[in-house]
Amino acid sequence: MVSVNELRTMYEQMVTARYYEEQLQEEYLVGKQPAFDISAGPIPGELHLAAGHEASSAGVCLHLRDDDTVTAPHRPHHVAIAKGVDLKKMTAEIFGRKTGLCRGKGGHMHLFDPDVNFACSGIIAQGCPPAVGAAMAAKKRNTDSVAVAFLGDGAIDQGGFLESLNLASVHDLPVVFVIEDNDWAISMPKDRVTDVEDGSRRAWGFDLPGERVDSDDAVAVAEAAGKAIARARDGNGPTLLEVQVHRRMGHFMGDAEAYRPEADIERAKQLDSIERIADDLRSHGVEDDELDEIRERAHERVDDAISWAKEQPEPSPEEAYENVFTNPPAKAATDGGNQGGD
Ligand SMILES: Cc1ncc(C[n+]2csc(CCOP(=O)(O)OP(=O)(O)O)c2C)c(N)n1
Ligand SMILES: [Mg+2]
Repeated sequence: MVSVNELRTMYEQMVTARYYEEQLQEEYLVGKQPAFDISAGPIPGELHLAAGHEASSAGVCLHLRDDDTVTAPHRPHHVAIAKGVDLKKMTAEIFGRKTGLCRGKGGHMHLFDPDVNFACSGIIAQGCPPAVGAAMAAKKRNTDSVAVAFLGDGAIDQGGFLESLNLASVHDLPVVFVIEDNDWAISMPKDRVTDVEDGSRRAWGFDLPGERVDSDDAVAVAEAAGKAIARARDGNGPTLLEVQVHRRMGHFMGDAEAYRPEADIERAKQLDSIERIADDLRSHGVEDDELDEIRERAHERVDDAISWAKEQPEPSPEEAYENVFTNPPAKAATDGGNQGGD
């Protein structure tokens, strides 16, 4: 049973993530028009927003501690926020600033926060093997930490995911895989590329428990995730969960979604998990005034993080050569790569 305080926590995480992305959306568009120059403006590069996915991250991360590991894919903000990633440093990273989580070199798909064991990556299913590694480390060290790998429905046919399920099962590791099924992988509808409607059935082939939460109801997610995470923490092995979420936006900012039926876009907007959890709170006697207070607190936190990030310095060009595996030959670093004729 989810307590009313847990509902409050999830609501706060969800409204923080939604408002954060609404603000990023505005910042992202600055300077990009009229030709939609993706490299222009204060947030250069791609931006994948997760509006409509918040019930999944809030329900799962409710049960996690800082020493638990979470990996997320290219649509990471809601998960990072629910895991407790430092919002200021994360925002500075998204804005490419020197004080960002990765010194401004990674951008929004490469957020690493060792303080809360969070990582994400733009490579589909890439988070699964490291989550298995973290779970194996926890087991070998005899701790009760767990690992959670978030992935999209488009990642469930990837070798990295299937191999991770196998390794997790063979070694009985404390890891939970969470598929966020938003029915799409960019412009590809799930039913054209995947043989199962219910992705949690992938668990059957690896002799693991698999469960699907059929709606983006944070309470239902919290209940299913609570069981899976307790199972992992108690040394009883991995679980595969799938959560039906909704993509309220395009795949990335600037996606005109010409491939997507209008009715599907509308349906995603109607099914709002944030409205649903607000109703749950009201049915537990929480007044609208308190919901307003929670929202205002979340908005203030986000506004502070964004204004702080925008005041941060950009990295200097020389820093491009720091923290890389291979540096360029000395001459290239000093004369900008002009090898001349010699
Ligand atoms: C290994 C790999 N192949 C292809 C891509 C290009 N790509 C980026 S996002 C994406 C679709 C992902 O869909 P899904 O996993 O369902 O996540 P969603 O975007 O729907 O949240 C693809 C194919 C990639 N990043 N990595
Ligand atoms: Mg998807």
